[in-house]
Amino acid sequence: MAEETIFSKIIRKEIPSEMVYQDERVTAFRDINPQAPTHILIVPNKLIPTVDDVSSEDEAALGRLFTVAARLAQEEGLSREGYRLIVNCREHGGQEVYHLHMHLLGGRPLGPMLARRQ
Ligand code: DGP
Repeated sequence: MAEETIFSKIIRKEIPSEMVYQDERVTAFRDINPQAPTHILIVPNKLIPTVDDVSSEDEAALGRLFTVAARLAQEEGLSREGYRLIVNCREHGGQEVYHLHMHLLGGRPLGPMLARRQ
């Protein structure tokens, strides 16, 4: 059984967040440390630690991450200029919170996808 993270408490509204969307499959809230004018995390309500833990049962929730991302991008005024969706996985992917989540980033040009190697 995977260990819960702070995101489960946010989903259950046991700790505060700036929640912008919730339904029976996913929850979206603003990132505590925004990297762009819009930085929202979209999270399956079910605890799935990483992309590596995804199974075919999760396809409805994971598909919902994209439909909610598109809807929130529209609401945030990002659709025309564009935005970026990121899912980090484990150490090399830079994942900090082990509850799978999609970052929705936009509101300024986001630059190259990866930091250049030194
Ligand atoms: P990642 O590196 O992909 O695991 O991103 C985790 C993100 O979660 C990071 O951008 C900061 C955000 N975050 C961590 N703790 C909290 C929290 O308690 N509340 C909110 N709103 N965001 C959090």
